[in-house]
Amino acid sequence: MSTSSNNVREGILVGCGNPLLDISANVPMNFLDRYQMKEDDAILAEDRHMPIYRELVDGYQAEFLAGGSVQNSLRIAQWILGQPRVAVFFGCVGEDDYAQRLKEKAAAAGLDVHYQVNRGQPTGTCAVLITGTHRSLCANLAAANHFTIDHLEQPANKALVDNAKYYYISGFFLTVNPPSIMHVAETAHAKQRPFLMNLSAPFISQFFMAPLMAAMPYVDIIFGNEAEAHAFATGQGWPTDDLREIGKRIVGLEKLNPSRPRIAILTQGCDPVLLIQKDSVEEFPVTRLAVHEIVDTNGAGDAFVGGFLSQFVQGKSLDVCIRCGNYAAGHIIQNPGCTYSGSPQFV
Ligand code: 26A
Repeated sequence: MSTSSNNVREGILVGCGNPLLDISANVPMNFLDRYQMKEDDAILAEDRHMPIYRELVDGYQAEFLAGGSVQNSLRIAQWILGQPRVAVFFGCVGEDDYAQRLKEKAAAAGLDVHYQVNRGQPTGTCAVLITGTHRSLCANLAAANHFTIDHLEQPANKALVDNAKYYYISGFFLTVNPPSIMHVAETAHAKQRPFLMNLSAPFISQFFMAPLMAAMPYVDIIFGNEAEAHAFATGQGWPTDDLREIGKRIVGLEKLNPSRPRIAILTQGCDPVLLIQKDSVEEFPVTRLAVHEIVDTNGAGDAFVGGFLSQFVQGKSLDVCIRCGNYAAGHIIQNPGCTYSGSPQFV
């Protein structure tokens, strides 16, 4: 049975992020070694990574798939909701075929995208290097890096931001435009609406801790995986590598609206998801797939958030939200990249 429901209003959820086209291929380990990349990491492309994209297309039968972390989450939320235009997405693309493909995939999912278009830059891409059940990401943000806050200030877009009830932005977007994040966070705060973020990748806590901490007081729900939580703890100088303890410290960081204590949701691959609140830590089991059932793990974390959001915007309990997150992640792992097949089966 699908969970499609008609009781969520259009535009209730707004997200900002980097719209990227994923260029995905199975590669041998020495491919990662040659570019000094690590399994299950996500990085920003430097000059020395630029040949990767061509190499994947020419030598490894790369597939092109809609990507970009927040856009993935919102597409998955739309798929599960089964009702178009619940979610609105902002990000910057170029004026090219890749942008067209992203737009088509978003529209097919029912996601309402409002791209800023930068005519001087190509649409961003992300190399996805698959090694068995691991994936390593290398993003060339290109146009995505040129998102500006005035896009959110255009009257039609401002109305969309003002009218939303839930806001989701990745940590990845801290590399692009912290003022836009603060603007959305402040809007959410002024209207007493939930603001959700994601730690996104270890490098965010390593190199973007200052803007992350500027946003943190606004964050009602923070998502992350174990590697990201550890990187955050290291960046804070916390003398612990216990995930529960790290989660407790994250929820205890300063918060602007104390009437809604912060929640941390930490995923750990096929180990249980941790729901960490001020006075409790709960575990939610993950159904372990057999290796032969796994197509690739790209987008699993994004799908988890997408499943979560699809229920959260319906006012469902955290328990239901997390179970749906686990369902969505399990589904997209059995499909290439952050894509789905058929109707959602979440009950
Ligand atoms: C700023 N960076 C590095 C990024 C990303 C990113 N999305 C936004 N910003 N690096 C990788 N991704 C996306 O993450 C998805 C998997 O979780 C990829 O495009 C991929 O679809």
